[in-house]
Amino acid sequence: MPFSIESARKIFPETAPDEAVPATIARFNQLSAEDQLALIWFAYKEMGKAITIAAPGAANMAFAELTLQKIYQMNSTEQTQVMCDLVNRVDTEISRTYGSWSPNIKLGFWYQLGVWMDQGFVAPIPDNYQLSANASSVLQAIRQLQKGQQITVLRNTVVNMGVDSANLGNTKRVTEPVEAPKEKSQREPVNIEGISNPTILSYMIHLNANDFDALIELFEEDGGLQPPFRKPLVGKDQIYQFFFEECKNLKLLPERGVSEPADDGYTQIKVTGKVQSPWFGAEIGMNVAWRFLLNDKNKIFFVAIDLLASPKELMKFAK
Ligand code: ECH
Repeated sequence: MPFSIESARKIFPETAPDEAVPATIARFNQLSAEDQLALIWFAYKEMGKAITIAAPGAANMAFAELTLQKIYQMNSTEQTQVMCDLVNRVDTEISRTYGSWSPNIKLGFWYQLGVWMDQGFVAPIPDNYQLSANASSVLQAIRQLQKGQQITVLRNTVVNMGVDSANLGNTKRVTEPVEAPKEKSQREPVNIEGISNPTILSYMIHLNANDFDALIELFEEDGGLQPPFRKPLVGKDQIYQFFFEECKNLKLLPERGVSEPADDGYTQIKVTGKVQSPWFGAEIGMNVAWRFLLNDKNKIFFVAIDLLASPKELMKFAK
């Protein structure tokens, strides 16, 4: 085999992934739990003035319902404690339950707590809470990011909270129920300037339709998929699970691309465009690049998805 997952990760090396997001998250992680919670609260409130977040669907809320009710019934000291424990990843029952949830359930849980904090049912962050100097400077850094970067920082902080039960020998994962993919007649065609490869076009169409069974068939058995800021997931099983846990109702809007032959009949294809998340819809388009490596049978051996450093990266195709 001419490529390994490691060597495949290096295709199209001119692609500049965003660095501000991981840098901001690293600084955020150094803050105390109280500062982290207050900072997210302030950032979330400010962002809410410019963009609307969709209320989570009933399916996401159903799994978090029991835990939310428990928190609702606590006194405010206990509520603050639960939130700090989640941030500090203290091993409690609630932190473990939280750790078993898919990202969308975690986000739905915090969405509801935010509503209750606003209404005074859950311990609010006092308006006069004084952020430490470091926390203020991280908040300032977040204000300067583009919207797509801001929501990526928020999502990452939420995903990293709690105790990952997989590390404790418990592999039970909780994700939203499976829904039928979008009807074939409802699927929108995809046009990518410079790209006619059917695997690439099908990838976009199947992912947009939540048709994960058809999507996974485009991959080679031991293929890899590398989400933004993460290590590659390797093998069809891991990738398929990821689709169900993290890829529902995304809207991929690829714009243009380039296709080049690689060693041993492989083909490397770079596509750039935008992605919308179901939480913010058309209000936020994240600038991304897909870097595909297809084998000689036109199956996906590897695809990396990068959040781009700046909009001008959308036009960067080295030749
Ligand atoms: C409050 C204060 C206390 C603490 C907390 C609070 C609540 C915070 C809340 C935050 C909500 C944040 C949300 C963020 C959502 C972000 C979504 C993003 C999605 C990006 C998706 C991408 C997809 C890329 C992919 C492509 C592929 O081809 C393959 C798959 C995949 C305020 C109470 C915490 C409520 C809702 C950034 C880029 C294109 C790799 C997925």
